[in-house]
Amino acid sequence: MRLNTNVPPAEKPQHYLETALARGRKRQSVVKGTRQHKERERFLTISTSLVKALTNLHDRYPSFDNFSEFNKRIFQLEMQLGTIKKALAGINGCITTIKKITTEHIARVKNAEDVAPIRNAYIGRISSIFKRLQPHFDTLNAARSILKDMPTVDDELFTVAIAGFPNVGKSTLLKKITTAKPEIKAYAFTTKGLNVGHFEYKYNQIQCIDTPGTLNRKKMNTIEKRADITLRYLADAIVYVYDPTETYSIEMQQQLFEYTKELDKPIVIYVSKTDLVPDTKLEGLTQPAAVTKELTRLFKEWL
Ligand SMILES: Nc1nc2c(ncn2[C@@H]2O[C@H](COP(=O)(O)OP(=O)(O)OP(=O)(O)O)[C@@H](O)[C@H]2O)c(=O)[nH]1
Ligand SMILES: [Mg+2]
Repeated sequence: MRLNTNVPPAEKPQHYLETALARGRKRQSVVKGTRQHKERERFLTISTSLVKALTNLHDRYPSFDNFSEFNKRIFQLEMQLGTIKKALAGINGCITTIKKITTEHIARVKNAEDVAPIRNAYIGRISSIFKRLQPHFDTLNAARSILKDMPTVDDELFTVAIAGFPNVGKSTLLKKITTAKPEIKAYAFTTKGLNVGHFEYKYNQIQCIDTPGTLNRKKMNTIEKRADITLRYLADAIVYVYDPTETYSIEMQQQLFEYTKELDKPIVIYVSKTDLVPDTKLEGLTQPAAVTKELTRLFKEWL
């Protein structure tokens, strides 16, 4: 299943308030009846407008509890799930409070001689509650931009992760074997997020994730953690890319390979840049077509 990452932005609380108050004003001016009835209609219109805006905002966010392990961990590199859940709960709580205050003030205005103080009290309460939503809205907007940058992976597809040191040619391989157009540059750490590409095998989609390069070390930065999470929690198979031109020594690349092997997933070795070092002693697949062939074989095993 693919994660819905398309959520609307939260506007300033003032924006929703002003819209709701204007709607309320209009409603009470057109509705027929006693002053008390007109105020009741105003309160209901304000409440409906705010509740609708908050519900829309709340319900467009994906259900974080149903996130796959992979999505959870990628999201949590930027924000704790508890933080966004708390903000969403705060919004839900606000919906309940608005409804309660509206019911109370409708009851108070029903038999009131003078409706103005009750109207002022109602608008005052609603405004102060609503303005307190700002920190929750800020959290929602921060979560929204994290979601927008999340890779659009389908966790039900057979998934291959391309791994290796920075600058070894991982994105170049992705470009050769899938329809993706990743950024390719002559320096390390070009890929910071995860590039997703697909190739087809007998009407089946095989998903390839080009990961950022990782250095073989215990303490990883956020970029490297993305690669690590992909290898651990999403990949069904791994393509390990060796670079024979030795920007990083073969020993170091070998060490990272051994570490990757510990994940206990099928690994295909690809040696890049053989046009630059034709007499490389490294053993592996050197043609992208051979990688595709090996991956389709693993896919058939996986089925
Ligand atoms: N000559 C030659 N150059 C290659 C080959 N594969 C990659 N390159 C070059 O190596 C450089 C790095 O390639 P990328 O595909 O961006 O490497 P990467 O592993 O994705 O790098 P990061 O995203 O930084 O980890 C680029 O300048 C590529 O053009 C190859 O097979 N032959
Ligand atoms: Mg790359």
